[in-house]
Amino acid sequence: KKWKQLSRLQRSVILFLFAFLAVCGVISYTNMGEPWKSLTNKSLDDQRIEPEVPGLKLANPAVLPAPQKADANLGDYPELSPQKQPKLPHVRRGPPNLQIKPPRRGMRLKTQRDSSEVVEEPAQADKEEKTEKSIISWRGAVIEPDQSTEPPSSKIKEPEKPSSMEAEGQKEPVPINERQMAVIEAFRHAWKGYKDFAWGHDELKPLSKSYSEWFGLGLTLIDALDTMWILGLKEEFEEARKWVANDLVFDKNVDVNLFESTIRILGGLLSTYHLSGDSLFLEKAKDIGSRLMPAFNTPSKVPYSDVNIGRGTAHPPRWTSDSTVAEVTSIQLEFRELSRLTGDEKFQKAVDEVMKHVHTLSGKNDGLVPMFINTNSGQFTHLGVYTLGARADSYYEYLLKQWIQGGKKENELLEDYVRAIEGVKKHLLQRSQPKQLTFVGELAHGHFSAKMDHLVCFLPGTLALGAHNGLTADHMKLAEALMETCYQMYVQVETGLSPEIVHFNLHAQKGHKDVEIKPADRHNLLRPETVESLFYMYRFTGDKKYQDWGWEILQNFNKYTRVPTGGYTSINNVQNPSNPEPRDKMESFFLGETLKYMFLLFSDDIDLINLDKYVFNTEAHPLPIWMPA
Ligand code: DMJ
Repeated sequence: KKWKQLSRLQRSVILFLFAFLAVCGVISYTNMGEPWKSLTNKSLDDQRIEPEVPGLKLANPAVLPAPQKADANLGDYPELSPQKQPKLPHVRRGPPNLQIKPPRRGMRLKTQRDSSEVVEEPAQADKEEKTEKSIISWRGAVIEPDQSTEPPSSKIKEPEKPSSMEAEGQKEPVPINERQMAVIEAFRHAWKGYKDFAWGHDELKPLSKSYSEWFGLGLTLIDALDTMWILGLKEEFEEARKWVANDLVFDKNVDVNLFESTIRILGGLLSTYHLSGDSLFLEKAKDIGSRLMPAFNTPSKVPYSDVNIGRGTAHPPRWTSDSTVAEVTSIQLEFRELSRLTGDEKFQKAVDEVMKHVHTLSGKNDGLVPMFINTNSGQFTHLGVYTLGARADSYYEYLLKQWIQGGKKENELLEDYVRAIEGVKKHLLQRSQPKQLTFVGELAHGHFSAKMDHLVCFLPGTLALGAHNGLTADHMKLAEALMETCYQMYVQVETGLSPEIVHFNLHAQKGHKDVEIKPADRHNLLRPETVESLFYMYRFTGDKKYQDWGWEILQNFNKYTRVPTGGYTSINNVQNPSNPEPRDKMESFFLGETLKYMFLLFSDDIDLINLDKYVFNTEAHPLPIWMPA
């Protein structure tokens, strides 16, 4: 009525003003980027049930920002990949209950029903798929196809699925199977205990319903972040993410172990950043990475074991100026990736220098390294003792994995790895009685000991990974033999759980098994190494027996280590099923590694952390492979 009462001129002015405001609105929307798009084409229902997840910004644009600076001084070491223009990713699947397309502009995550589904405007998605085939991605990690190494040689059969890149977007989702559901249930149970009694603290003490602190940095929570992402536990992830955003503070007067905080905290934050695309995790990774750098201020540049992350000071343990060889040579994947992401080469330079130095050192025995290295002289100490267990284990693992990470170009790493495996064959392999199990013993000043740490069970998986990446078939043969041995370390024990250390019988004795256990070694800390190797073996062979073995192990964890009120506990006695003597501690790697590898082992989806695109750090945090050879 009022409109009719207005004069023609008044009406024209008003219409003109409306048109003007509309044009301004479109321009300002366009400048904001695309987030607005996600709402415009969705049904009202979708918009109602889909509240914005506070702070959870998904990858925008690509999640693999390359360094801002050119890599000028890395010598033989790999070129850092130049930043790709953000292209729209090819559609990939996540785990079955997280049937997502990779995060990109304009996407938001649902938080309620269908909580893990990423919603996007369908017409736009179709268009992107047709026009952009060059990028493959999974949950936010965006990688050029030519960055992958060789075509996967996984033997897992997926005949119903198209294999070409072009067809990947049409793949049927792989549903979560019952065994994976059991892992999710186990994770939720463990998480319940942590949440109820140890939230924000390092480790759960499930029996006393309390917690223990090591660094006071929420170790379990950080270690578990990417596991939650992979298992599709969206709500738990968001809650933990809030803690990281609001409560995780590194400016603390606290001594941390360089190695442990690198593999668990820096590694966990970096992989969570890659999977989620959430820059919060990269910011936190930069913060902790920078605070760990004082460790490298030593006369030899071989880092100290401990750093005060608040004060910026570092020191060796009180009783020695030595560091552990595995510790100073198993921080490289993480610091190298941090350099690649930030463009600040200081992280990579520091850790590469350590590797180059160790490469030149004398004191090795056919590629096998001693367990200690002096931070003043830079020389190995305690010469003559060789093991693939504690204090040396991940040196070997990271030789291979750095080579893979860098696109198989760093020949010194490969040489050292291959030589070391030859050293293992020559000096450390023996067969047990009565079952003729191939095992890796130790050498001390020329004397062979038939002792094998459970930690050594990372080796079958690493050997298989090497074979998958083109190393000789005898590596795979050895992997198969050692895998059987590691399984027997569980099967031959009363609880079906491995002790921390076993001794193998070299001579047949009536009534004796291959595996002997000393009273001081019969604890189980919920360690991951055997399950980790089972995962690699299944991926590369498709032999279901490896899944079955893992399933047995999960059931035994449930039987002997599960605490009814929440959480799992280490136990003191794997030989006593009626009283395994719970230790009242759940290590962070149970959530960070053991359950993650279980879930992946039971999956038939080779794209659920594709091993041609990701390399796992020694704490099971997947980091992207940079470039092909
Ligand atoms: C983890 O912290 C890592 O796997 C490390 O390499 C060895 N020890 C534990 C798990 O056993």
